[in-house]
Amino acid sequence: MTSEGVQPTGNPGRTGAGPAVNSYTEWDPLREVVVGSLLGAVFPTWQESMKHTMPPSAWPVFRERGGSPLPERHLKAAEAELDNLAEVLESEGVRVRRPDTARHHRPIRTPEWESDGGLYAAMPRDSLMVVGDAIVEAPMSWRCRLHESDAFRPLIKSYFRRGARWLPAPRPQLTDDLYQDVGDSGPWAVSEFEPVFDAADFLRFGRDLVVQRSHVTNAFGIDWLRSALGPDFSVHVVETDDPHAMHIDATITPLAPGKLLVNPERYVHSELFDGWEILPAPSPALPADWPMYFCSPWVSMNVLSLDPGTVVVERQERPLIEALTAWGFRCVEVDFRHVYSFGGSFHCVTLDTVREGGPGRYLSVPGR
Ligand code: DAV
Repeated sequence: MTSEGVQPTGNPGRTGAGPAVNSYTEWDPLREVVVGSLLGAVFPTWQESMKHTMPPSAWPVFRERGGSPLPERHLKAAEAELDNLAEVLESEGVRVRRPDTARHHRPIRTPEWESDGGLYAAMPRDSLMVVGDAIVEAPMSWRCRLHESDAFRPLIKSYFRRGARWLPAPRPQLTDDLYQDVGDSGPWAVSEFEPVFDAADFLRFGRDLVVQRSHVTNAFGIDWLRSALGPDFSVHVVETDDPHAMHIDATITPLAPGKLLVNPERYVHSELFDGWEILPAPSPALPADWPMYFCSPWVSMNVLSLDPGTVVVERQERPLIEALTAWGFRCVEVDFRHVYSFGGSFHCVTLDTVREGGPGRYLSVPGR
């Protein structure tokens, strides 16, 4: 496990060892992955747009404790789970990279606004996206997350030096113009003032990407990504039934070509998945009183594919493990409930930088 240093000279292109970054799908055999870290994590600084996505029980905590450390005991247990995930992935033959430990408690100031602190480097899936040989840095709409990808910059620079393409989105201004009341101007908390998205609202299917609109992803952001990726990729907006939408990866989880795990409360069938087998995920096994500051218990289905026959699943999600096993998958069971509390599971906390395989076409795209 290393956080690689930066070499002094320019982008030398690909070396003989194969592309430094190569990942086109959510399921091709995984060779290298970034696993996030909760070290130094703090509570997010409250902004009104959060109330559309964050559990109401967390609002007062965020309002009062933005920029101050997450509860220490729970945080330590969660970081141990992340370290253990890294070890399990290595034992499965996957190279693991970790981010720098950033100082998330420091305030963020721009000419227009201030935030009491940052957040964490736990969820690289939110701020970064690998599409083929490119790493995209997302323009995230929470002010406290403006600098979140900085913790991954040593890795990004190292990948770039070794031939990856680096696509940082236009830096968002995140002024008040971006935020709107839901209902007044539309169903979402972000306007079309400037491009914003979280990378976790997208899923990769070879030459096709699927995205949901959400309280952190606007049409302008989707258009920017389309333009940045160019004509080799198509980006399809799918409908989901989720008034609290923020990140698609507890709603739709592709596990292999033709195999889709879906959230039965949120999935709306799209003709893109015509011909796919669809498994509604069993209800999450998490007890109702488990502390969840950032997300719903449906992160149970936020699994990580190691290859088209293998998934990493939370050890206590027995109904899901049984359903996936019956569907022909090998389940690698890992304890992860303490991480759940801070906003995600195996898909959220990882960024798959190298998977085998190249671009394919897997979706049923009308007219193609
Ligand atoms: O609350 O179901 C979880 C996704 C986090 N990246 C939810 C969304």
